[in-house]
Formats: sequence, C-alpha cells, structure tokens
Amino acid sequence: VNWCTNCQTVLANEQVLSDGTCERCSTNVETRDLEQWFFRITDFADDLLDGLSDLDWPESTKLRQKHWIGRSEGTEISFLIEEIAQNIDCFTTRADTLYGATYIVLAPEHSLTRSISTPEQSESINEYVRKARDLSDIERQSLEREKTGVFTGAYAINPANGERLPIWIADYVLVTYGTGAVMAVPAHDQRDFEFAAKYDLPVQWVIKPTNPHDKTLKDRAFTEFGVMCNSAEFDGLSSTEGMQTITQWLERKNAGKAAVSYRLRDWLISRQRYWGAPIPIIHCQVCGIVPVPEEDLPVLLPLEGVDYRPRGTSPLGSSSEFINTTCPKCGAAAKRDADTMDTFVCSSWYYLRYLSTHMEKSAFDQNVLSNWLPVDVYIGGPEHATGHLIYARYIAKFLNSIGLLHYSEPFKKMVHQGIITHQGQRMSKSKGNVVNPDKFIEKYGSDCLRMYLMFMGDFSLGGDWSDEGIIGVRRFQNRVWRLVNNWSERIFIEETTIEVDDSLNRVKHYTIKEVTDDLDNFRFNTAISRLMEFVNELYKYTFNPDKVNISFLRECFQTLIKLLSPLAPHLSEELWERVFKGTNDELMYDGWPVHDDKILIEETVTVVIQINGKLIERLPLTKGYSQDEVFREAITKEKVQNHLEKGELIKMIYIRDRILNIVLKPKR
Ligand code: ANZ
Ligand code: ZN
Repeated sequence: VNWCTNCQTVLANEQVLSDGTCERCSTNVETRDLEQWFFRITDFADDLLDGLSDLDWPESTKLRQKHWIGRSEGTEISFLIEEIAQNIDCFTTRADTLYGATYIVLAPEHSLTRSISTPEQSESINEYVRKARDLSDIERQSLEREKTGVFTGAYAINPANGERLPIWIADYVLVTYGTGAVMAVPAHDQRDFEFAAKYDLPVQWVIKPTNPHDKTLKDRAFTEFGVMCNSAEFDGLSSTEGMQTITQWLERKNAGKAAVSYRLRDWLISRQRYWGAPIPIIHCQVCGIVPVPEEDLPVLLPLEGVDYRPRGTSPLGSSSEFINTTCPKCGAAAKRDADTMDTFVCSSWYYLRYLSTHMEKSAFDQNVLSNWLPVDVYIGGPEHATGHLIYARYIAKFLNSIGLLHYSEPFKKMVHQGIITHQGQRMSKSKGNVVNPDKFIEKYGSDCLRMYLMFMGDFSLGGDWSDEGIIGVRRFQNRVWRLVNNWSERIFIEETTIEVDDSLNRVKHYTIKEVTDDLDNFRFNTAISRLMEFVNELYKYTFNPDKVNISFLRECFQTLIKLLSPLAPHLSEELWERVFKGTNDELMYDGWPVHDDKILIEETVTVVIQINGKLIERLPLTKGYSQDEVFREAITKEKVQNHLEKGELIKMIYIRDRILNIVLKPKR
C-alpha cells in the first residue's frame, strides 16, 4: 500500500500525484505491507468502461477515466522453472515477440522472488527488495529513471524454443500489474533495451524494422509492429497475426492463454485518521472478523477521548471507550476496527443521503430516490476525473447490482466549471491574491457577486476577477431596479389606446428564446448580455411616458424579472413583489416565460433603390434597416453595380423602409 510518512496514513492510488507525492501534503509516498480494507472496484472495471459511452460528459474526462481503468488485452505466457517445477506467468501485449525474450524480470515483491533466489544472491536480493519500498509505483514506472536490478541465480524455460532465460528482479516491474512478471524483449521494448544494455544481456531481433538501414536502432528498441523473423515457423507473419497465432499455439500446448489486464487497482479505503466514517467491523479473538450487525449501524465517531495526532496508528485506537466492545456473534470481549474510511467513500453516495436525511433506520429512502435520481446535471472540476467521479460511478453500479438503486450511472450530464483567477493567477494564500467574497457580498449583495461571477467569462473557462467588473454588474442591477420602481405605481392604471410596439415585442420574445437557450447550455454570460440589451430597449421605450402601452410594459417587466430570477433571485423577488403584489402568484410558482416563434419572424418591406431619381431596383428587406444596411444590400445587385460604375457617389437620401436615392456625379 501507499504510505505517506507525514500524514502517517495509507493512501489510495488515486491520492498519489503523478510525481509520486501525497495529494494532501506533497510528501514523497512510500510502499508498505499492511493489512487494509479494500473495495473491489476492479470487479466493475468493464462496466465502468462500457458505461462511459452513454454519458454526456466532456470527452477529455471520459478519456482520463478510460486511461485510468487502462484495459489492456494480451497474453499470459508460462515459463517453467524446472528446479522447483513451477511456472512463472508473464503478461505481455506482444506475444509476437516471444522468440525475442532473452531474460525474465520479476517485480521485487513477487511471491517467487525469495524461493528461487540462490543462496549466493539472497543478500543482494533482500537489500534490493528493501530499497524498492521507498518508491511509489509511479516513480518506479518513470521512463527517465535509470534501470536497476539483481539476478536471482535462477532460470526459466521459454516455451517457444526451450531456451533457458535468466530470472532477474527489477523495480520497473510492478507487482500490482498483470502478473507481476515480464518476459523481457530488449530488441523491441525500450525499458528492457536499457536494462539489457546496462547488465550486458543478449538482444535478439524478432521483428523486422520497417527501415533496416535506420542507424538509430543501434541505440534504441524497435517498438512498432512489423513482420516476424527469427521465430521458426512463425516467420513472415505480421505482428497482429503473430500475436493471435502464438496465443492460440500456446493455448494448445497449455503454456499460455489470452488475458486482460487493468491499470485500475482495488480501492484502498482504510485510513489511519481521526476523521471519516469508522469501519463497521469488530475483531473477536474467537470468531475473527465480524461485521457490526445492521441494527447497530451506523458506528459513530467518538467525540471525546481520542488523541487525534498522527502517530502511524489509528487515532481511534486511543479511545478505550470506542475500541472495546463485545463480539456480536459470541459475546466475548472484542475490539472495534480502529481505522476510518477514506472520505471519498462518503462523497461517493452523499447525494443519496441528502434526499433522505430524515431516515433513522436506513441510509436512504428508495422511494424518494426513484423520483429524483439519477442526477440530470452534475457540476464539478475536472480534477475529480480519476477520483471522486470513478468512485461515485462504482458505488452506484454496486448498489444497482444488489438491487438498491434503479440506475447504474449516477450523473447523466457533467459540466466542469472554469477557474476564476485573480491578477492572471490561480488564487492562493501564499501568493496573497485571494478574493474574499464576504467583503463583496457585504458591499454589493450576493445577487451582485453571483451575477458578476456568471458574467465575467464563459462558465467552463472561468475568468479573471476584477474589482471594477463587479461595479459594472452593480450598475446594471441598479438600472433594472430604477426602471421597474419608476413605473411601479403607474403600472396598474389600465389604458389601452396606445398600440403595442411591434419591435419591442420582438425584442421581448427574442430575449426569452435566447436567455432560455443560454441558461440550458450554461452560457450565463451571454444570457446576462441579452438581458442588458433588453433593459436598454425598455429604457428607450419608456423615454416618452405618453407613448407607453401600460399593460404591454407590465408584461415586459414580468418577462424581464422572470428571466432575471435565476441569476439575481433576491432582486427579482423584491421587484416582483412590488410590481405584482396581490395580482400574481409568487414569482417562483408563476412559470417560465415562453416565446412565440411567429412573432420572431420579422416583417418585410419593399425598399425602392433610385439613382439620380430613376428607379433601378426594388428590394424586399427586413423592416427597420438603416441606410448603410440598405446600401450594402443594393450593391449586391448587378443593375445597381452597373450604374454605380458610371459615376462617382456624392450623397444618399434615405427614407426609412421606403426609398434609397443615390446621387451620382458622372465620371469625367
Ligand atoms: C513483452 C514485450 C515485448 C512487451 C515488447 C512490450 C513490448 P500495457 O500496454 O501497459 O498493458 N509489463 C507487463 N506487466 C508488467 C508489470 N507488472 N510491470 C511493468 N511492466 C509490465 O503494457 C504491457 C507490457 O508491459 C507487457 O508487454 C510487458 O512488456 C510490460 F516488444 O511483454 B511486454
Ligand atoms: Zn500526506
């Protein structure tokens, strides 16, 4: 298991960073042999992989899960150690290179290491095994590290050609992957190549390089697929054919079989920490390991009497009140398991409990869950791709497999939020650039802070915080507030002699359509821009109060406030109450506005194009075009172009929606 010497606890693979350090404290992680609790997530490796295809998640995150699970198809080949009449099984993805195997490498921790080592070698072997523990798997796999190893003194037989291959141990082979043993093919595997060069082991070519004159092949392995050679009856086969044919041939000889390996390891869930859910297990001297009976669940953390400082053993062990109990089976004195669970265990099913907090006798209420779950949209950072998001999927699949959940994928759609930076950098205490939201909430209110965060940039990209930016949003909210309040008395006076303004009505319907679509797609910044435009139009409309259709204006306000409500809920509720008190339901029960496509179809008019007073073209155009817009359309017409070539443009006279007269001076 991974062990952090600073936190003094074990860690799951997912909690060791790619540089081999602890995700909490950046200390180098070591390996130790400890008896720990695991969840058998590897049983679900294929389900976790297959389920990805149906998920509406960012592709990059699905890909990271796929690589983390790391399904690899290959062959397990048995190499016989005659002296002890036992096989070493090696997992390989390149069975086509079997004739090129020139030695075998075991992971130092491999179970055969000690039994096959000759007495002369055993001291250096023991020393090497000890040293390997100071490194995490991730460091051991690093391509840059110099390869090291020790010869065991033993040999194994290559089933293909009967050759005796020396057996080495080396830390670049991991005990936790495949079978923990490798047939080394230095001609075609780069790590094996470096190892063989260092220890002067033979190199045998069995795949013809694509370019035999390639001089660089002196200093490196040829790792691509090619055509087999030096491989007896298999010569001439392609690598792909060779892998299949050799695997079948080995199967017939009982010396190998097709196999699948996964990178995914079982999930180590026990921690030597004070926090986290206690592991509900009792250790009895007579009965052994006994689960706490269901009626005694949950086991609660002791609130007092625990020395919670890390000491390398579980803090709960220091509470005699907690640790001493009786065996549920035989009644004898027994001890509770002192470890707690990784908090990722809790975070993988918290959303089930959130819906069932009142349940005393069980963890969650299936009836409630079946109405609400699975989660439609889940928001979280991409850094959870190979941790929480795999764990939560696994727990859902497990609960589904035992009939406790009606779905097997917990989060149908996933959106990653971007990161909000300050002064162009990630906020951190050490850089001193952290923005404390409380200060801004106090000054401007939470609606303003929230809307600014949504406005500052694309949701999935984040943005850079600026103190001035929030003032802009504040100004907009004030504009909305003033507009609605200015009219809140007059708005109840019925008066219908003035016609509805068609163009503002179109803006209203367009705003509904676009804001709805923006919100559905997490485009909060553009939704806010559109609301700003709508408010501008409303100001223009109300500029001359005598020309305002009051009931239409009330409708516009109603629409505006509703569209604003998810973005600035407090402001919206307040405005709603002032304007519609007594005449409408509460805002949140009133329903979302719906746009009318028919109104969005713009009205067309025919604009006449004249040149020096003579009619040249009639253009069907959208109502409301400006002079420039009409001119731009006009010059796409051939007749207009022909006339324009003959003279020099002096000026234009435009009567909106009717005539554009172009005045030309004849060319000299
Ligand atoms: C012989 C060989 C010849 C290999 C060749 C590669 C190229 P993936 O794709 O990741 O599954 N291997 C197997 N078990 C290992 C372990 N426990 N620790 C370190 N390396 C291990 O990689 C599979 C390949 O990784 C296997 O195929 C094996 O090396 C190595 F021209 O076998 B190969
Ligand atoms: Zn640590």
